[in-house]
Amino acid sequence: MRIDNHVTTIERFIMEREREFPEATGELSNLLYDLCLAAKVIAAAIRRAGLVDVLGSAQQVNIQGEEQQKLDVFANEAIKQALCHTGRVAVMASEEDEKPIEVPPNYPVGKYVVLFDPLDGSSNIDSNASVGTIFSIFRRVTPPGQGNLRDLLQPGREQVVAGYMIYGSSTMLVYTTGQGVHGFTLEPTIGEFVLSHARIETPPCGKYYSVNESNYARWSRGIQMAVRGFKGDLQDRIAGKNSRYIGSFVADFHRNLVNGGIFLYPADSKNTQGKLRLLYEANPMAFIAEQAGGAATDGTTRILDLEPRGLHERTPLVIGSRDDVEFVQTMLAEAGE
Ligand code: AFP
Repeated sequence: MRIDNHVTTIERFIMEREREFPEATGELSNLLYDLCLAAKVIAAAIRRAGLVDVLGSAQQVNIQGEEQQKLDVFANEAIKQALCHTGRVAVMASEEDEKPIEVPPNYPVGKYVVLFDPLDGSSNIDSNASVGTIFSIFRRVTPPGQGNLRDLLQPGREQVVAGYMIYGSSTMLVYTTGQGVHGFTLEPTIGEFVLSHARIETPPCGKYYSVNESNYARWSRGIQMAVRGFKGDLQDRIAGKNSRYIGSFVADFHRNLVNGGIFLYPADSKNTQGKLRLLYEANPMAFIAEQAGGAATDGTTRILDLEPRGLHERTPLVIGSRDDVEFVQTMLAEAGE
């Protein structure tokens, strides 16, 4: 067996980058390691999802009243537990919690603000499709003490780190600190994330388009025209693409990031603000898309420039390869939208 000694673990990768910033205290790096730990805990639970169901039904007979937690609740708790007590965090927000998550009493409060979608695409778990976790990190803007809404409602351009974990055929962690996008794969035999995708760059024009076309009749004319273009109906304007849609944003985004492509969740007559959340889904993925050479808008405005008004605000989202995002904007402008 050939043993490769040249693996770069995520820890080594982060430390090497940290050395380039003498003012760095290492706190942000440690926050990233905390997230890696949460990712491993969640990945392990997901790997056993089918088995846990089997064990769960056996337990119902033998042990009174023990109910298996749903995986999205589990993932939410895993992240909170990994971050809450470390003194690195000022306040957090999760797609699963209505209100800001404060640092528990008697624990130190730090300077970073973390927002996360603990298990994106969780309705896909039963069918064994890929799901993910998305996170976004800011610096606090309020004075020391518990952080608050003001820390959480910052525009995406202020993010210091954004990333996601994808629990697929392998578990990957992809993140940016504003210096390119890097991907790490969990090597299960050693339990470490190792560098597998250094400096991911997304092609300017993508192979794929990803959108829930069952909403077609409810879209605006501009979006309908753009999607017709992607289907190959407007050959004089744009070449047709392949369609791929899982319905799990992290999985759709990841495929398009690596191969080139565009993901859309536009507004429609039922979801007038689109479906995806600005703070937990659109902002972090927009930071990553831009860092990989792509783009992200709500159709007219750059996602990272949107000023959030509420923790669970939704936004229309058009994200991916630069030329394809631009094409959607052009079609919307031509339709007067
Ligand atoms: P769930 O977490 O409820 O499965 O929602 C997933 C999601 O927010 C995002 O991951 C998908 O891209 C999108 O919804 C799919 O929505 P549609 O089912 O309406 O296409």
